[in-house]
Amino acid sequence: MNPYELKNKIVDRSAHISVIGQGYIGLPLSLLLADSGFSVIGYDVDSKLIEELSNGITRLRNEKKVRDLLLKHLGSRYFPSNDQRKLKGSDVIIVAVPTPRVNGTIELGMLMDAIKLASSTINRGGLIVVESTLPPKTFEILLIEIGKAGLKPGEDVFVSYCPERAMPGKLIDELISNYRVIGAKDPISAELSKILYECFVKGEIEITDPLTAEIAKLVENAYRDVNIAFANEVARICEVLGSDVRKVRELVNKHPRVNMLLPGIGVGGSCLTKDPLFLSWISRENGYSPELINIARELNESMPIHYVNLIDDFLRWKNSGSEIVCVLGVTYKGDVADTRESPAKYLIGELMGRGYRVKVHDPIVKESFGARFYDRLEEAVKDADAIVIVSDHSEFKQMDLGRVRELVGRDPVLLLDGRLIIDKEKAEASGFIYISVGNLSSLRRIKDEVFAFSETISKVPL
Ligand code: SAJ
Repeated sequence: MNPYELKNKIVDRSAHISVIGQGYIGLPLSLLLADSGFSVIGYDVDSKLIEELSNGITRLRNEKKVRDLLLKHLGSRYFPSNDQRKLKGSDVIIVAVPTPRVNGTIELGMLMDAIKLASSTINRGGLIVVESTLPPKTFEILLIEIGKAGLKPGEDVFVSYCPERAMPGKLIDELISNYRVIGAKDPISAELSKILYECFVKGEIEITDPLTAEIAKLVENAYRDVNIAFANEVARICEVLGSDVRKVRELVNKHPRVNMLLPGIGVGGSCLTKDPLFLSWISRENGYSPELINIARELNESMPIHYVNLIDDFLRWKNSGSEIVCVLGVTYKGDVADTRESPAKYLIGELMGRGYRVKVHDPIVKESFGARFYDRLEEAVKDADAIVIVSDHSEFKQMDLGRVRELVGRDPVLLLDGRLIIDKEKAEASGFIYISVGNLSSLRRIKDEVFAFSETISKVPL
């Protein structure tokens, strides 16, 4: 097959496409390609996942459009499989497997396996596109791996890097509308990839070299992480000065050139927690250690523990004897069925490590990180001495605070709003001692009334 033939096959949708990895990106991507007219094999090593998909079940429960497209194309244009032989004869193979951080290092094993599989099954003259996030300079290593399979990149096979940038919660919409970067070493790989993505992408498609594409992808997430860290820093400043970060943020964001993000109890998800570190690591390896990115990461990682310290102080003051903490939400953000690197994991682990009984409720996922899980909010809050909101789920935004306060059945009870979703006046009118990220004024009042607080609270000025 020459590039001209492949181009025509893409344009007339007769190209056989396979997508390796049917997770957060691979599945919606496969379905969008199917929706634009291609026949797509969705391959994954996880046979249970493939069985679920074959029965029309997706783990991306909060992505309604993914479910709709799965039911629309399953068995007609979309074929989930864990049989590697099905990939044989693919004209295009897209690699969308995870490249996670494991024990402080970057795990590239799944990626290398996927590249080997793609190289051994792609048609001569076909196109391999990598969507998985790559640490800079990895694309070069992938080309060497493809070469080892006897294929010369840019001649026998065309290869590009097209990093995903869709946000969980709105994957289909973002895969369609976001701009895309294509990194390629030769113009044919770039051109074929562009034609492929134009089949469903409405955003701008930019072509660049692979290293620039690798860096750009990581910089986007490092930028967001640093900006959230800035918001968290301001929140911590407001806490010690006795102010309210919500009001401060509202005011500063009226400035035409300021856009302060939302502070919170922690930054989770698989991307923001690792991509800045990939960037920092590769830069350090090459002679420059980026302090700002590292400090931002450390500050964001410290947030859950900071709030455990506050709960600890409150409960030691309360000294009720039983000390039950209710954690509302375990996902890394609201209305998304994803617990990867959720701050809840660290918060719960720390609370349990300090001997508290932890009750957990989440309306979307049944995960509790070792604590006791409750299907019903009403059960979870019962007898709690402190309630912590970790995920900004719609259910928590709409909670009837008076009813929750009644159900708790204890006094006093602390409500710690880790996502700034509860109205302070309403919470206090319902009888809670309400504190939030960036506003600890209620604890200051308690400190007025009572005596000794340990270190964290005693830093709050009176
Ligand atoms: N968060 C805050 N304050 C904010 C915004 C977010 O504390 O103002 C927290 C969230 O609660 C969450 C974490 O940050 O715990 C990450 O959430 P997110 O919505 O910022 O990002 P992700 O991880 O869901 O998706 C990001 C996106 N990257 C950017 O916006 C630059 C997405 O576009 C990428 O596709 C995705 O990473 C990825 O896969 O790389």
